[in-house]
Amino acid sequence: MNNLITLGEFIIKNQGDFPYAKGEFSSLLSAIRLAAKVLNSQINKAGLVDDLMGHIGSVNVQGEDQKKLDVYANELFVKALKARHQVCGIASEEEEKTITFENEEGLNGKYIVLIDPIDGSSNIEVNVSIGTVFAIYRRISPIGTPATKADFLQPGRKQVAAGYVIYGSSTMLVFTSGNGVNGFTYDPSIGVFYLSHRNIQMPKSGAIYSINEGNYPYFSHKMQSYIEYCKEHDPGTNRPYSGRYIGSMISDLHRTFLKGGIYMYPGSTKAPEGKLRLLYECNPMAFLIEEAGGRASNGTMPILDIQPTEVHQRTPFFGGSENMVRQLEKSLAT
Ligand code: P6P
Repeated sequence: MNNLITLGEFIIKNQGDFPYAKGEFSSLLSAIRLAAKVLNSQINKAGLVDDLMGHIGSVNVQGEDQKKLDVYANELFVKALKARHQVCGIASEEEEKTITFENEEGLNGKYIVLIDPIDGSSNIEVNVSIGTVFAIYRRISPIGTPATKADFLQPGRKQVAAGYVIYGSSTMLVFTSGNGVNGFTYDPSIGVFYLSHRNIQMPKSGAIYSINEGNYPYFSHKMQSYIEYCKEHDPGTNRPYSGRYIGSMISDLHRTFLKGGIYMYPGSTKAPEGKLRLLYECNPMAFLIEEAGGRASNGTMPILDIQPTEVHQRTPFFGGSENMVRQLEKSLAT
């Protein structure tokens, strides 16, 4: 077990490594930490607190039923980030339009945050792990002016930090600021995140494939062939792989960080661009995956090199062990 280093101590100790630190960035990360603690306490009793589990009868920009916890989580992160006066704008899965803070502190904020407050919220009802995903960029528009569309539509390669919180059997915050990936496990008895997974390195190869095979009839023939490849008997290449699909991207990818493998959400005839959103799901996860030595692709190019055109745009996503993602790319290219 790592000697007991808290997330707060880690941020202070390493803030020299953080881009544009000067304490602003550290304050931004602390806001996310605080919101995660508050949300964790609500999620852990969501089954008991009726007014958090239910649907609210509205749908988000994705056309998905909004649950009360989705809306609660969104409001919580927006408030926590706004209060630190470091952020000039936020884009959220739960908000059709971007939020720009136009008071004095907001106009002078140096950062943009893109967030999916709760990914996989439909899993709450069946007690499957869910998570928060966030990406942090430095604004490109002049300080003192309102955030612009260009601030939000930067390619993933420009992220200064990214992370996720997984609310599961234990709650963890995993993040990178471009100097490797570190995981912090939450001790709810004293409300502290402790460093538990220092410098996470994703295995270069693995023996797990993760995809919703229910969509098999709608995949391209090349995608179908790759799935058959995963199931072929070939002990020399650890096949057939094990199939694991939790239906919660953060849970499937968290397992992939620790055990290796490949998580896939391809395009299909039903959804040509797949289901996952580029800005606040795929880009932050791709930054983390590359920082941990893995690879994240849309099937033909690295996710982080995609130039976004819309805040809520989707992309096919293949992320995990480098050798497996490269094998997948080769399969799709032949
Ligand atoms: P499907 C959750 O809604 C999510 O965005 C990801 O967390 C998850 O991996 C995926 O959708 C599951 O989608 O179509 O397989 O049910």
